Amino acid sequence: MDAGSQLRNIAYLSIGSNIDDREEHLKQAVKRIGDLELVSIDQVSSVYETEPVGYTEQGPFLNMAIKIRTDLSAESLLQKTQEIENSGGRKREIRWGPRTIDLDILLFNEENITLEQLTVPHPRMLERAFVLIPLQEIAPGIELSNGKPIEQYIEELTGKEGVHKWKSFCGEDVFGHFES
Ligand code: A4P
Ligand code: MG
Repeated sequence: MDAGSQLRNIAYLSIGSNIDDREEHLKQAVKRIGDLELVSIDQVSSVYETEPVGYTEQGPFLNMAIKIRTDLSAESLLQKTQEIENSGGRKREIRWGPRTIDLDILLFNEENITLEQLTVPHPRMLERAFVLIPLQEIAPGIELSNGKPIEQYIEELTGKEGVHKWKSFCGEDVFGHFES
């Protein structure tokens, strides 16, 4: 059994970037998450190019999702992901605005968490194809709110947002070394 499979919690994270070398920012974020103590990366989605949602006067994003196993609590995980955002030069200027790296905790086991700093499941994930499409790739059939499978939520969003596969996760590809 590898060390990762003994870690108790399963979490899904969403990663996005739309400034400078977007791919490099994603790669660095995945690497830093994988380097965290008590965290192991289980699965990595392909990278998708997505139209900006919310604040639309900004360039397209690259988005992806990852599955991790961890013995960190959800709050500690948020603290670590925020440190990674900050070390990547993230400045919080415009809400929903351009960012070098954005790391959101989508799901943490099947827990519902409502803290001042942290809401899980992520409160806006069900309305966002840029979150759900990469997540569906690594968690097909997963049940979200009201026990509805992720595919149903994606279907309801069809045509609302541009989300295109940009780079596959396979073989010699960029994130190939995280193969599960
Ligand atoms: N916070 C609460 N719950 C969570 C959670 N589950 N995961 C708090 C992460 N953070 C959580 O986030 C604001 C605060 O949310 C944090 O201090 C944390 O305590 P932030 O990252 O500082 O600010 P933000 O990202 O600008 O705001 P927000 O509300 O998180 O924005 P979103 O919802 O992340 O949206 N379009 C495309 N195509 N692709 C994108 O990736 N991203 C956004 C940002 C907008 N449009 C996009 C994309
Ligand atoms: Mg965020």
